[in-house]
Amino acid sequence: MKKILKSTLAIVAVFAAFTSCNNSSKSSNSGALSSNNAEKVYVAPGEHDSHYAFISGGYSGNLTVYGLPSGRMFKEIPVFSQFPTNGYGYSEETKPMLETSYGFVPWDDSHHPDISQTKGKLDGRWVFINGNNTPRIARISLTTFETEEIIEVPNSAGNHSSSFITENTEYVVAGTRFSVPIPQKDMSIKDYKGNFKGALSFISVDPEHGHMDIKFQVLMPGFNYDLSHPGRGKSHGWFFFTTYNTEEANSLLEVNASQNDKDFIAAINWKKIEEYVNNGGGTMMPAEYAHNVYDDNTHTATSTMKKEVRVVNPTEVPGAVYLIPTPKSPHGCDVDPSGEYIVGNGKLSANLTVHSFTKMLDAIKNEKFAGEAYDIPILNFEDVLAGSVEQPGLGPLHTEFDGQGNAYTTFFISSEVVKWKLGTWEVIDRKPTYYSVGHLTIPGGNSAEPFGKYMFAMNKITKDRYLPTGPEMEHSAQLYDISGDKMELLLDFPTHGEPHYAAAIPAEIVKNNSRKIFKLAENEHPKKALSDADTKVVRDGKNVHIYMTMIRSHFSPDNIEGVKVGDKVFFHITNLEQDFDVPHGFAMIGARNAELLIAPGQTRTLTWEPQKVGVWPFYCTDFCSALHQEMQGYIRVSPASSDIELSWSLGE
Ligand code: K7E
Ligand code: CUA
Repeated sequence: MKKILKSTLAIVAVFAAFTSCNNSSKSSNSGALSSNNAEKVYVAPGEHDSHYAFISGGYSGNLTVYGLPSGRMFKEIPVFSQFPTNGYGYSEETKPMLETSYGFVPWDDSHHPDISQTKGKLDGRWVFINGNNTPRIARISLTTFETEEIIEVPNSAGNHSSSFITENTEYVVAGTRFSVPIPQKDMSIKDYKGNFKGALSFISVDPEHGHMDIKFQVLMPGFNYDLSHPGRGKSHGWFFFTTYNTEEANSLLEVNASQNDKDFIAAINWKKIEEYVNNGGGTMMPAEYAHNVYDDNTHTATSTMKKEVRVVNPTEVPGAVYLIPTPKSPHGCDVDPSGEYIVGNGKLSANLTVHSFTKMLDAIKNEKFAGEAYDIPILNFEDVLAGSVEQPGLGPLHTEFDGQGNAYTTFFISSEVVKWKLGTWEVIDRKPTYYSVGHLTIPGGNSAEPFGKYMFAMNKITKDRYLPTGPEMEHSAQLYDISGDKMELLLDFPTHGEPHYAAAIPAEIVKNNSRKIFKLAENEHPKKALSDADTKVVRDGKNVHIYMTMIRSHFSPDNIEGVKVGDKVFFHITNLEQDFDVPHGFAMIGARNAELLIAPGQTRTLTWEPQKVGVWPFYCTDFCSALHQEMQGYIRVSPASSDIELSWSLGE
């Protein structure tokens, strides 16, 4: 125990030393923004940014959309969390998106957005993002900027090495951070070692519509699968996962999972396993997981519960899975644009380790193994090593690439981004971040063709960067110009939630596909109302369905009588507008949910259970015209025993 305490204290001491160093280094950098740099981030009023950045919200469960280089936030896209701002997860149409095998789960922790690719290049069709807590993957359309699909991942716990995609978006991959009993069962935690398993899930993506389906899960030893990246180019067909806790400790991991000098990067030949599975390999295993799909025409999501999943034991497929020793509790697992170099960012390692894909293939061919773990061959560290960056900084986490032969690694403890050269492993430049950086992003950074103009670092600690806002500050990102030899700090901008990774893309790949309205003619919502003639109020037992329309500046109908206490009222509201950027809102007094924000051409349903007798108003929440304040109506609620007939009207 003494030893344990000592090493914990040592880690804490190192951390403290560097944290305080960060803060004192601040003064020498404040005010460094020259007017030249100000021009580089200035986007004149009415002008547009050159890049979109999709920044994960971490514990917000959502995804935010920013412009680069201005650092302006354009939108928060609700993904895993209910979002009162537009009623996502509150409206009847969107509630099914948050269904899981545990029931309705209205929150998650989202870490790693990744943009779809074709032939290794960003194609700007979709963004995928993981839910870490209740394992899920979401797909967001970059046409509507709405979440279109969420699939739950069974046999997983802490869906962290996720959601990275292969170079033709064949698969979006999800690896478990926490190993668990598979299938889940009641057993002693102390029996973890040798009994728990880590599932790596390969989720196929339909190339036309993007629909996701779990193709197979590889049931790996009970390590923690932390991060992952796809092979590309020559290594396309492989996927790489960092692991920690190869000790398989089940308690006090800060010490017990830091014992081994090297953990592993697991190299998975998914093409080989795919072939095996296509020939009937693997086993169907009972499992329960939700698959939720949103339809743009019905404007409605449906949730289906799946009942089984295909699992593959790695030893069933010889030549498909290898372990590459990597120092020391590696976090990030990053593959360079050529697909040759695999960077393992050992959090507790002095040097940064880079593996060679070519050497890995040679070692496999020569069957030179250092041993095995649970019958999975372990390669020799030296055989696979391409090189290492010597003492580049403290606490390396994540690496990105600029497509010019350079890599950029974040160092959490020494709070900096370090630029180094692939192949020579020399450090070229280093710049401080403010403070304690996690991920960094270069547009197209996880692709064969990065757009190496900007890089931004997303930090964990904000402290004095902005006006204080009480004990809790938003996190802070720094934007750097990386077009020259030296990185140049251009801008600080606050981010929302806790950004982990972000995916960024030149605006021209996305902006022209952005939807402006939903066409009323294509509205297939079963409860739509496309004109005043369709509006009605229908009683079905205690359920009252109101088919309503909204257009500047009234609801139709706007006077409704005959509703009673104890009824359940469903407002099915269609926004008849067909102009860009004219949503209307709908809010009902006492409704135990949120308002609706309804886009042009869209239908949404709000449920309200009137509790009190009286005459109750509803109104539009979005200032939509000069007569927005007139956009309102009344519902008369009578006692449960009343025999007042349903009636509705507009303008009478
Ligand atoms: Cu390093 Cu979840 Cu990618 Cu945060 S993770 S930083
Ligand atoms: Cu419609 Cu305000």
